[in-house]
Amino acid sequence: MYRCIESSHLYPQKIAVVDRGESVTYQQLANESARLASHLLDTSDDLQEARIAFMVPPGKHYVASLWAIWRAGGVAVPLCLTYPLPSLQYVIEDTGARSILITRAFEPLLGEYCAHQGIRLLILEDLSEQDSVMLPDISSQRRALILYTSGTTSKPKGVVTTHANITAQVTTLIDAWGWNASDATLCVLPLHHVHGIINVVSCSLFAGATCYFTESFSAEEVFQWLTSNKLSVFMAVPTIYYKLITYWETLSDLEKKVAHEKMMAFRLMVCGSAALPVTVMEKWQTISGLLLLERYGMTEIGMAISNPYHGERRAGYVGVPLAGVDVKLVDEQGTPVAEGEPGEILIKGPNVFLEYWQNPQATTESFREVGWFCTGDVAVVENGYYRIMGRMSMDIIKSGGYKISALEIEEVLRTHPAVDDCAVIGMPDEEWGELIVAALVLKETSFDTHTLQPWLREKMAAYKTPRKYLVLPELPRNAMGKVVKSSLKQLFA
Ligand code: MCA
Ligand code: AMP
Repeated sequence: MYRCIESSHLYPQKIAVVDRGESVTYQQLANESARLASHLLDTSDDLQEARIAFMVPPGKHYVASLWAIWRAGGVAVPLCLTYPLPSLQYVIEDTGARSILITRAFEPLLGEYCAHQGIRLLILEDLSEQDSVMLPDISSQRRALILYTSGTTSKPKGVVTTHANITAQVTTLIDAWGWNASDATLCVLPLHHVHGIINVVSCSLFAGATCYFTESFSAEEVFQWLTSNKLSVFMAVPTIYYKLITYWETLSDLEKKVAHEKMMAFRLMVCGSAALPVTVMEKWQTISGLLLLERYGMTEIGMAISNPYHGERRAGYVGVPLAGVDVKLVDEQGTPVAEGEPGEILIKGPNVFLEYWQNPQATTESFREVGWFCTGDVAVVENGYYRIMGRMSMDIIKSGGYKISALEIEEVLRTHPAVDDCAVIGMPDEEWGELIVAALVLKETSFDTHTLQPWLREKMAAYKTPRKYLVLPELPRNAMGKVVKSSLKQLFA
């Protein structure tokens, strides 16, 4: 975490963040984070890993809040800005956060709940000027961040990383992808996941670069940014490149030519979080002249495998292990497979997370031997490069770059009075990677499934809700009574 403070010593007057046209220097960010840290500390001299949740839009306040929590000795818990209250409550209560930093816009959502629960709600706009206090020394082995990830359990798990894990994840990428202080990037990703927090915001700020922020994603606005000559690095998920391509197709030939010339100013564009279709990679090269660099990562490990910055970027492949990250592919017995054979990806290194928050059983089960984390993803090595073949569980869906648990959605759907039983799967989709769909067995056959979307939206973020329903008299099950999701896929197809 001291890398961010180091940047403010090394480049005090350099622009760290540009937020809605306002430029903020590294020194200003350091000062602001110290001020917020003293509010968080209140009368104590070290938060001693107290979990501090924060619901703050991407931009200068987000970065100052994150740094403040770290500098005061807390564990940062970024909240998803589009979650309804029940989803927020789950994260707040699971982490046991007793303080939450917010911008005023979120007071109507969280105010009453926090007052009722006795949680300290700090509204950034209301915090007074404060004399700076002594900030604690934080050992690199201390917990720094909890990010919630959906998996093969119905409830999301809190992934805990230490300051040392984060430093390893960030410095590896800075070295691998040549981040430097003259870089400028644009953050278009949500900041409750690794891709946005680590790869974009932390890499750029640890490197002394400038990070621009947008309020929310709009293909037109992002395209304008990409052709603004202000940026040198850009990172996004495949769905975003797909949406940018769709926007580009609406431009005139002259506009396309100008856009192409302007995008040549980029030194790097990265894609990840889900499989990058070869068609998208090729189309993007025609549009921008740039070959996207695809890489593979996960909340628990940061980035592990990447196409090279210098060297061949192979379409359909995620490249080779990053420096300092050990990767092996194993069969069901845990034996390494031969080159060309598929196996589960296991990862070891200083980038690998510490634990699932207050879930020692899940932590133990996710490791094979000492230190080898089992990703649940299957890959094959061909001519030295890794190719991701898919996931071992059909209960995990990747849609729009978000990892979504089918079980979590099923559990909520089953609480609907009209739903007798259900099964959720992801269907291949050009735009979203996978589209969430649900098969339903209904108690009332006349039930209108269109009413499910608003009902679900009160309980979960929009990106987790099914987009298509199929009503069946019963779900396909095997002899053990388990739903056969592969048969469901055929029914939806
Ligand atoms: C939203 N919509 C969807 C989905 N999401 N429809 C189908 N499937 C979806 N998944 C619908 C909304 O309901 C709405 O429709 C319309 O699309 C616009 O919604 P909005 O939320 O505004 O969408 P958007 O802003 O266009 O979002 C698209 C997005 C977003 C920008 C691609 O999904 C996104 O930010 N994805 C990135 C997630 C990410 O960072 N993942 C990294 C985690 P209507 O108006 O009809 O309701 S993975 C990670 O961190 C690991 C370590 C890694 O490897 O990187
Ligand atoms: P998350 O838990 O949200 O961090 O998502 C991590 C998962 O995203 C991985 O386990 C993979 O299944 C998937 N993923 C990330 N990058 C890629 C990629 N380049 N190609 C295919 N899948 C990917």
